Amino acid sequence: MSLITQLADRATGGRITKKDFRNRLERYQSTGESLAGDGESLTDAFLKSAGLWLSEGSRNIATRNGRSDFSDAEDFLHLWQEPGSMERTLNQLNTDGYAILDTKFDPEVVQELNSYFASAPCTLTSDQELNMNPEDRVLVDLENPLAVKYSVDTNTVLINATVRKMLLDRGLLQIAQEYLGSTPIVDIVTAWYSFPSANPSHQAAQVFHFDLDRVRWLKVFLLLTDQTIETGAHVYIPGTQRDGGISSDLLAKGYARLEDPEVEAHYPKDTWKSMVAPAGSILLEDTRGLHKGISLQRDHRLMLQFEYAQTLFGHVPFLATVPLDDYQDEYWNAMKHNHPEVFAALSR
Ligand SMILES: O=C(O)CCC(=O)C(=O)O
Ligand SMILES: [Fe+2]
Repeated sequence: MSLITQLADRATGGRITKKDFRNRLERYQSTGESLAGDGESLTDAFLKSAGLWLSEGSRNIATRNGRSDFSDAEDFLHLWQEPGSMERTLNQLNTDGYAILDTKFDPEVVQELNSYFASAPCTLTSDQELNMNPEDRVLVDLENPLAVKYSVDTNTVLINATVRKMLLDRGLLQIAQEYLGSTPIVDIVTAWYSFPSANPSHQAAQVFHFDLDRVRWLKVFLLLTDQTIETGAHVYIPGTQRDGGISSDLLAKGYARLEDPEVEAHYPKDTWKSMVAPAGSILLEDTRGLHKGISLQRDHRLMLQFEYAQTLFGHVPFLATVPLDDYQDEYWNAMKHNHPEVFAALSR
């Protein structure tokens, strides 16, 4: 095959067949064994089928794995107190791919986490070369940032007991389970600062893209600063999470960052949803759909984010690769004991 054919082939999902993908997924689900190429097969299967094979895989996993009863989990965030609110949110997630929740978390929690993260060690992300070792940790300087993005060290995020409570919140576990169809697995726990930049940062996800983390997953964005168009509101294109939701022209570019004009050619700007919302807001999103953060014009933005996945098939979860303390609190230990599957990437 010529190089051009190979490149074109690769961009549209290589030579993977539906059967290859199914076999890989079934092997992982029945044995727990990962093989080289599993992560690429996920990307290829998505590009080749516009999502359909992943959705089918997800339904098979749901049938096999079943659900958990989270009635022992603490209702820290009080998300679904209003009758019918969880069903409405689930419908919106299925239709649009996102939901901004009516319930916000307390200003005291916003305050507590802002103070906590202000003195947390971070790693830097920039589109420019940084004069630093990627492993180096620095504290954030809100007035004189060195980079467009500061990611808080993962163990430091989890050392905070309030973060751990939010991660294991009953309402979040329940909606994740409803959306995924089976027991959710904690796959990402992260917090980061964003700062103004002259151009949208590719590295900091400020250019349209879709995530291809897993077979199926739900991201939770917990806003720790007010988000306006000037301070980095997140943007989502409703409906693009569905099978066939991303146009084949865009998928033909492969797993790539997409510039606004090419996205606008398929999805008029007035259909883009900007998540302008105050600190304390919670945004649920299936980031299989097209999304980005807007680059900031002023101030800073602080975000806490969780991802719940249906299966860890694919790449090794980042959480499983970083040193984590043995967090000791009664609630964490009880949940770990009662719901070991949820902790698959966290247990050491
Ligand atoms: O910062 C943002 O709003 C975008 C983040 C993003 O792309 C992601 O978390 O998948
Ligand atoms: Fe993303």
